Amino acid sequence: MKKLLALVIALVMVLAATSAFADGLLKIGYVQVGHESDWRMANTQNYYDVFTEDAGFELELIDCDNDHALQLAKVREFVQKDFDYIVIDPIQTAGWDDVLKEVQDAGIPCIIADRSVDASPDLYTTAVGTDMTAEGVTAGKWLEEYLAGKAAKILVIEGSTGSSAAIGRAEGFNQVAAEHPEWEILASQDGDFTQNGGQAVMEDFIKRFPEFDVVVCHNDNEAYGAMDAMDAAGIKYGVGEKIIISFDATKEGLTRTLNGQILCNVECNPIQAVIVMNVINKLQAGEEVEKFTLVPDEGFCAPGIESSIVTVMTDEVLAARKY
Ligand code: GZL
Repeated sequence: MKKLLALVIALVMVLAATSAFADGLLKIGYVQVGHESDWRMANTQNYYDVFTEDAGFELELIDCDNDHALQLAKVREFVQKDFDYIVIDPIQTAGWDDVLKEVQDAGIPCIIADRSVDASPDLYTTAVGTDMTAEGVTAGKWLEEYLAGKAAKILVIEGSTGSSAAIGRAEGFNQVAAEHPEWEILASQDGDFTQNGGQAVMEDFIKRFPEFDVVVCHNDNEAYGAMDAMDAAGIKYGVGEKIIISFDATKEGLTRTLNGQILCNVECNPIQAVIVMNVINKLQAGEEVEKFTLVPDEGFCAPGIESSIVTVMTDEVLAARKY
């Protein structure tokens, strides 16, 4: 009987080892912000395109629908499921210290991707993302060049409150605005990075501030919503009309820049999965990785506008875009 029991235990252990070996895939948990924008959908698709079984990965991506509490709960769930790596795109910068400590105590490498957290860098392995403040500066510098000293009344449709994208873009733009007493920021309101959000905020702005000259939208979907509101109110935008500035530079956003509806569009590149994968492969090989890997981006403006700050849109530039 004892021999039979020992044989069964040995068989179970071999099967378990075999299944793990056969699996041999690195289990990656990606706690995603949500599905609020075209940018977000492009970012999600990029992770599915890159973290494939052929590439040696098993990806579980959770859409947290812009819910910070849900993000924390999902990270804790991933810790219990013992993932090899946990990647987090934090909806907001605050409130991450405790859960990052739990991930660290569980010995699971943690990568902060796209947006950033307030927590100490000692609490996560590394971060990958764009420089949102620089994006805001680029938008401000382009407006400075375009206005060439003219006064302007400015409205801002912000991204989701508390997100590093909204915080950074506002910070960068306001750094430039502070150098221009002839600029007046009339109002700045959260449009939650959605088209509906952008439209609702712009409808309110049009009622309260019909005298505006510029509307800065923290992403393309908010810009489309603002355009819907302006169309409904019979307000014209483009060269010589109201100025729309946007961020993300998605294909649709750059199409509307090429056709002169959005005058300046500052890129924030969502194609980040390969960079994250390369970091993971380095860590797997026992190599050192930088604490932060910058995803480069640039700005674009409508044709017919001279600029030393951003790239002037052409059909060729649009055709070459990846998202
Ligand atoms: C920026 C990213 C932002 C995009 C929005 O890195 O986090 O979130 O600008 C998206 O389109 O919703």
